[in-house]
Amino acid sequence: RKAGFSGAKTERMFELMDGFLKNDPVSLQKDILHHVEYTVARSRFSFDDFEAYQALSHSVRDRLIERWHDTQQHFKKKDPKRLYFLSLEFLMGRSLSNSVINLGIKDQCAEALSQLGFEYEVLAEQEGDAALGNGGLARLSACQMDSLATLDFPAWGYGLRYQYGLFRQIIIDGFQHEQPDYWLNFGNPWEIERVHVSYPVKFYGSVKEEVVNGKKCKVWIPGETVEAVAYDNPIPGYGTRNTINLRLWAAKPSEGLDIESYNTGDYINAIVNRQKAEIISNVLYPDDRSYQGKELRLKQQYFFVSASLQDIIRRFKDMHNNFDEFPDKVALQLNDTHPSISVVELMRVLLDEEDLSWKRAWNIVCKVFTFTTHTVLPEALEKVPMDLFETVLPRHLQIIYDINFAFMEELKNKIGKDYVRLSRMSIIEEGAVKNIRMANLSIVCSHTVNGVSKAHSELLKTRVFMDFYELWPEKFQYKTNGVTQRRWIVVSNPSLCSLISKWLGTESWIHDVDLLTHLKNHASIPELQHEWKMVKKINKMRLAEYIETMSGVKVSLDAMFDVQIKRIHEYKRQFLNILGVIHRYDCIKNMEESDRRKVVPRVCIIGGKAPPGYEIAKKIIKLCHAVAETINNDTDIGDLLKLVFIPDYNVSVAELVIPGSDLSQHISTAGHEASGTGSMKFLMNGCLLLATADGSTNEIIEEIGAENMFIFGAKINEVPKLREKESTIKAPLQFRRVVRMVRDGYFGFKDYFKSLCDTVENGKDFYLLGSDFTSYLEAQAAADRAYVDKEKWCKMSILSTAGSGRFSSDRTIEDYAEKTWGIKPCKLPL
Ligand code: F58
Repeated sequence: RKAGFSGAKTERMFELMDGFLKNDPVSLQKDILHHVEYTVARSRFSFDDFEAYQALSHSVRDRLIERWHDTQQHFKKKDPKRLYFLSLEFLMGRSLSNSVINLGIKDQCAEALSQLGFEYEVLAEQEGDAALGNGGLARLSACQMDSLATLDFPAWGYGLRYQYGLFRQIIIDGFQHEQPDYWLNFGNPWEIERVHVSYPVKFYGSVKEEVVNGKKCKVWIPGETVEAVAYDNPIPGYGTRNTINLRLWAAKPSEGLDIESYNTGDYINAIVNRQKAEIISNVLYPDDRSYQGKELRLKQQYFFVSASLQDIIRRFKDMHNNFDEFPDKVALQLNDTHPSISVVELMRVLLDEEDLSWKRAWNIVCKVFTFTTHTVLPEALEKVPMDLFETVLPRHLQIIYDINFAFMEELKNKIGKDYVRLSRMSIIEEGAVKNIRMANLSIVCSHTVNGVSKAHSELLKTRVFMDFYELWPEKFQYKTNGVTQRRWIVVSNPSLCSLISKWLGTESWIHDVDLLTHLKNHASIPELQHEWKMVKKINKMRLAEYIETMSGVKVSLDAMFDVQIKRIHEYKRQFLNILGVIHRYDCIKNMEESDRRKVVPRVCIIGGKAPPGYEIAKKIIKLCHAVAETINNDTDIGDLLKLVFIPDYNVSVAELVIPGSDLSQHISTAGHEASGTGSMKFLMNGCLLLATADGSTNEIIEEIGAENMFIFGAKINEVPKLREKESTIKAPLQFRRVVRMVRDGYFGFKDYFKSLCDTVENGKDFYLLGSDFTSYLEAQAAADRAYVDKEKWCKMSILSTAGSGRFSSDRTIEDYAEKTWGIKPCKLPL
């Protein structure tokens, strides 16, 4: 039963609440102390940093909730078309620092705390990361949520509330070990549990044909029901009161009684069985690039999709009673293929529960879904074995058959009986094991298929989804990825943020990022250059301290900080980076003393997690440690070269590392990185890029100019030919020499590294490390030369930040809103 206030009661309510919460330091202090006493339940006369963090977070959260309520009321009143962003992964990182910036209360919080004897920065460090995702795709979702809120779009995100996020990486003797991420152990003040927002999600069972009201119907009799409970995470916009929602589902045992077990007296077992339901949202799958046959993965996907659609449909039905209006009110974004089962689920609901005809239901489905793919690797396209699908979701399989039958008929009409092509495009893959191709399903049922960069989109059209592009060229678009400048400059680099605002004479760039371009006019001014270098130095000091704490290695601030942080994967070529470091070491080692004085000192920093089951990626991490051990302890080398591995790379670590970097590497084999977003964060922070012409780098070149970057290596269209010739061409001598050092045990672990060396020699260098090595070294040498000329380097750095506006997720989201989702801002009046 809902209680409501109106008229005089509303006024009374406002009187009682004394209006909105106030943001001055004294009001914040009162709230913090209130939460210390009544939420954290500690004495207000004695609480520590963590308790102060909790109390501060609850005070901030109260302000978020106010805005959240007002926003949702406003959306309800205006009833605009809404976007629902469906994603199995969101890499949110910390919330406190981001929230206080977006609410515009950071200084007030800092002041309130300092009078209580606490330091804001110290408290912000108390928060652990919400790491409900693997890498680029998941962090992109988080950036896009920030932009959706800031741009006032009526949008919600939906995902899974994993109890264990991405594993923690610990390094023992240079080897990666995985530890569970108990991120909820100390509570999570940023979420609101909605015990009353829950939906049953069904699995297994069988389908029967029944006649209902003289009509033949398919009736699914499920074998298991699990309850999905909502947890809401408010996402505040910047410079607006709009606060949107990220609703994450947790699995709970269903309320239904297992009479059978209770009757047989097996009370304990009945309870244990119920608890098993919770497994569904227990753990995030680490990136395995293949989930073939993993039943739990399919159940996770369906669980979150089914709960989300029930919620979305309920909200739609609150206001409308004709499903033909559904596409005017709802846009459903599929973030990769992980939520693509939702197209089938919506068909099922419309057919079996809402009693719509196939034609009407299909017409609706085709108008609401949009699909973005984040990969170019064909092996990363998800497939679900048919027998597994049939066991878990029997009714859905029937619907897939029907969708595919209709699609194949349509296709035959267009292309004739080209059975080879028909079988390539079919949603069902025939063979010894039959599979459902989730990407084909998504393309057939979505009205738009987006790539994440221009180059990616070209590859989709000419290689990965060529057949579909020929059939439906109008479906294919691309939206170059972007990152939010709120998190990646304002939160993580406050000194740079102030400097930019000072020189632009405004803070407006924080929501109108194109203004950054005006920095170009000042790039050569000595005063700005001086201040710019000071900011970099402060950030390098912070990073150097962190490196020393984490790895015990002392690094010189005069050295160029050269960084590669991202997931470890062969195609991202951290191995190439390490071989380059070995080459540098080898050169310095064999130099005359007089030449050593000319060497530009470097600190090479690598960080990233290897997928737990990916042996070669794990060997790359070990190699990095083994090489570091040799170099860092070589007294001949001293500060001229250091190599450090930063353990447990995550969003918060990135916030510290990126502002302190001089150079960053994005060196994937061309044609393999769909977009890459790390490069954009470095760019915003005035860090120069050493990169291959892959993913979105080509677009960065268009903005910044190749002369302000260090571009090397084969181009996307050259790669296939080089691969063909690879077995017949000898790698350059320098390359063979450094690989030999590893092979011969110069860094120890000779047997262990053998299989790693095998991946780049004997005609098996699939990722073309050897073929790109010479031009890689040339790009590195160019970076050294540029670094010596401090003014030139600084100008390049300013121009990088100045040209980064196009890579804001604000631009990406505006593009999606206009060209793909058809949604408009719905701003809460101030
Ligand atoms: C990444 N994909 C792309 N996938 O590799 C990167 O180029 C792009 O910039 C980014 O998406 C955003 O578009 C990616 O991160 C995953 O993490 C998958 C998660 C599910 C398992 C397989 C990997």
